[in-house]
Amino acid sequence: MNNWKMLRSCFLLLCVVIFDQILEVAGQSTSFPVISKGMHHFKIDPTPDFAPARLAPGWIDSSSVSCGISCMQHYADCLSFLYNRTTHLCSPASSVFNKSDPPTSKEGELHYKVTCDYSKGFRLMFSGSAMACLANYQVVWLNYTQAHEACQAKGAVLASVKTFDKLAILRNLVGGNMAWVGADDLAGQGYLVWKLDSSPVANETLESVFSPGEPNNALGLEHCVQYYYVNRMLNDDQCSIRYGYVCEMPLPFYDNIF
Ligand SMILES: [Ca+2]
Ligand SMILES: [Ca+2]
Repeated sequence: MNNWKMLRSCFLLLCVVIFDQILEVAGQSTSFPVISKGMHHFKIDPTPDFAPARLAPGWIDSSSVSCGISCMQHYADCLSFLYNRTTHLCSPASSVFNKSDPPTSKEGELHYKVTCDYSKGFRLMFSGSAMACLANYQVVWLNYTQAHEACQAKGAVLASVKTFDKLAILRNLVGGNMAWVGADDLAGQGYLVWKLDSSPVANETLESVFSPGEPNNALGLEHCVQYYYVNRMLNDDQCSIRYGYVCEMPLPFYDNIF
């Protein structure tokens, strides 16, 4: 390697190190409330003097997402949890009070549950790493627009299916039926967008939750996404056809990975 190449390599390495430092500092200085990745049904308490009722001694968990799932799986009254992002200490808790005994620095940040509206027939469901506030499969035959409007009337949208774990939840709900889910390319052929948050359908999602060869825009007429009963995966279909549907309640701190 000549001197010029060596100098250039050193400069690039220096840039990478500096950039990493900038990212690290940015991550540490993020202002509250912060949404921990994946925990769309918990939010971090922005005020440091809230106190949760601890349910048990903490354990070491790999992430705040995993901590929240473990808390819910093991404690029926898990309404909050404490998570230390440095030591990975995870402490389960129930109700949150604006009183004494706030989270210690050892316990880390308080995450508390954002409610899913059970009164409208929604409930929190999860499979693997996916969690969502969903209503049961509606056996009412509507076209795509009508189905979405029916969800909107409940303050919801047609369900998103961004990951295979989320698809597993849909499979439990819908089984061997047909259902509209919330994605379409009505605004631009070939550019599928989720109803939930208007984000584009990612390539990884196309590979993991769509039937092989789909979406194929058959006859140039397919612009809305359905759950297809045969292989229980997604497919684009004609929006005017009538199917059942599944509604999802967007949560205030949804971080759009599901
Ligand atoms: Ca299409
Ligand atoms: Ca198709």
